Amino acid sequence: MSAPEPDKDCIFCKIAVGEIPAEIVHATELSVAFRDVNPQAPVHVLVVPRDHYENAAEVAHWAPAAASDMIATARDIAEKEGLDDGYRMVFNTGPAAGQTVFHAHLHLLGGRSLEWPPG
Ligand code: DGP
Repeated sequence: MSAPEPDKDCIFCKIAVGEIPAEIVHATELSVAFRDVNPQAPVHVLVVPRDHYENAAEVAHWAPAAASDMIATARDIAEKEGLDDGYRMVFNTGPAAGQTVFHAHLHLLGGRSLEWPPG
């Protein structure tokens, strides 16, 4: 499959190309990471593929290198942010799971004690 077309209405596509501002913390050839506008922990970063896929499962299926890059990027950021005691990676997938932006994204959360099970 060739790279999907950017979605002209997608906020994360626009952040990935710098069309709308975000606090970028890391970027690779395949992914971009930026701070969540509504942080749920002292460190709350979103890692998104540069190409538009609806959710993480679609990235893993169609662009496994990008899925792997997103996870490795999250690990690198966790290390840089000093999350030595642990951190969480979350992929909300579908409305019932709380997904509100339908461009795949990994939530990296850390810097506080995180409950389990999540709400
Ligand atoms: P989810 O609920 O899993 O789809 O998470 C979407 C996240 O995206 C949510 O935590 C808020 C964040 N978000 C939405 N719009 C923007 C934006 O324009 N900029 C930034 N930095 N984050 C955004």
